[in-house]
Amino acid sequence: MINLILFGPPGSGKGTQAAKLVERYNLLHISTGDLFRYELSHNTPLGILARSYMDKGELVPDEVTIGMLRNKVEAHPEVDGYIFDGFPRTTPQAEALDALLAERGQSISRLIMLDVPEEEVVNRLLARGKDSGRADDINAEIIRNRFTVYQKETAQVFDFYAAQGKSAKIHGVGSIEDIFAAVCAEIDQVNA
Ligand code: B4P
Repeated sequence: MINLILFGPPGSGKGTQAAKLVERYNLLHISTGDLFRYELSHNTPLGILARSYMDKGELVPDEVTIGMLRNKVEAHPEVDGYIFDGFPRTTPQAEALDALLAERGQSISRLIMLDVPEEEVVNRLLARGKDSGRADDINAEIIRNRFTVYQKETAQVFDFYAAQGKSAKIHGVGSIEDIFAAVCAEIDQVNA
């Protein structure tokens, strides 16, 4: 059983690496960003609520996000573990995740942070915004706000798991394959 948190600023490549990791390890990929975008595209009450935060580059409130995550985890008891992508983004979310896993006799194995500087993130997301249709990717000001929110509200989650001896940092600029190799090396250490 391995429970992995992929961590890093917006646009650091969490979703990109997670898609490759699910092919190598039998893990369920849970991206809170993807879950919100699904709700948004179906115009559900949750999607309408989430849109009002996401479009400005703000975080969706913890109680909403934690409830959604719990439903997803509980719907898939059969997997060998999880890749949490974009969650937790606040210390209360991290505490809720630890409590949820503890109820199941599990815990986080590793948090892997993709370390990418602000200018690189802005360039990547503006490039993606040209054809993704994502409202939070088309405007440099909103992207910079997402980065600021990350530094203010999310970066502390790295320290939360560092205190448990579980955080690792990987240089997130370079080829997708080289970064994938570095992420796999971290996971294989946990599995060894
Ligand atoms: P997310 O969907 O998590 O989006 P992200 O941080 O932008 O993406 P990621 O880091 O996965 O980057 P990607 O691989 O796509 O969040 C969106 C919003 O949802 C948040 O702002 C918030 O409002 C809300 N939300 C989500 N979770 C929440 C939570 N837990 N609590 C509260 N609110 C929450 O890569 C980005 C781009 O870079 C792609 O175009 C990719 O092709 C490119 N790329 C990837 N790796 C590269 C590399 N090595 N070199 C060059 N380009 C690369």
